[in-house]
Amino acid sequence: MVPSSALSGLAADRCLVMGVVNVTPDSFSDGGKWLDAATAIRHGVDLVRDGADLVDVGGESTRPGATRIDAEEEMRRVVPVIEGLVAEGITVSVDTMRASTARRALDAGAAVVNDVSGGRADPQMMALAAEAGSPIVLMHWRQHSAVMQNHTHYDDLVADICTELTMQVAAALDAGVDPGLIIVDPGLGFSKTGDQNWTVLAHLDAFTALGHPVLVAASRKRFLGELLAVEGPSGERELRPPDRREAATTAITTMAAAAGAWCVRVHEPAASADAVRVVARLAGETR
Ligand code: PMM
Repeated sequence: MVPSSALSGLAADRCLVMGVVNVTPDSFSDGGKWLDAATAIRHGVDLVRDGADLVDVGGESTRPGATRIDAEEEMRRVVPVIEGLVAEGITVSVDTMRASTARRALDAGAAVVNDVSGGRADPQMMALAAEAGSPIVLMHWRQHSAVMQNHTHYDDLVADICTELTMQVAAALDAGVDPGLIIVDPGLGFSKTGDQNWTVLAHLDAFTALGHPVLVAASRKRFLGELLAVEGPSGERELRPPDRREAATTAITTMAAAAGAWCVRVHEPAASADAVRVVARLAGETR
């Protein structure tokens, strides 16, 4: 496991589990379910009860094809939820590409910035993370969701993602972000085809070798639905629906934890919380 000394409040002797609260009408797996702040807060509390170590709160869907909402609307969605969860003593990350939203979220008590654009969508983001001294997740990212699936060409998939992520890390360091506060994420499903996601997962060692804690977010994503698709009545392939991709998600949690991931981001933490403990216990036997 990559040491994460500067992430002291978020350290564990096992892979962490991040639960997801999407305060959006249109996220692919839970869109519309937690739009109202009180419902979203209750859901976040339930996620922690089910084993999440921290809760990721997002107000803007990044599913393929999604269009952007404005910053005011994003803040209106996430800030009350963050305040409510922090009041419950829960560690919160904010899933945003905007420095202005990240700032408001940190002011509301969020502990981590989870930027799926890895600092590329908003030129102010790196400076904000540096100034705030907050941990920041830098995900591999090429383009906004509306067009990201037009950008899936790589000469050498894993090497190219590592190179691009390294450039994002360098930009953060240039802006003054403490290297010990940088978390990297290969960005499953973002400018990646289903097959490419599997190749990335098969090479997590290349990402842990970058020297930063690694976050893996496979939960319920389409490539799992494709893997588990069945033939429908008229012969067409029917994807396994998002809420029935949990066992596959847990399988990926298990392999990601065994590969040294720092954290997995999931919608239903209970099984993943067990899986990361199994992996840590087994690792203790072989050390
Ligand atoms: N994926 C989604 C949202 N946020 N954050 C990180 N760091 N990595 C991801 O892969 C990621 C993310 C999209 O999934 P969702 O709609 O279920 O939240």
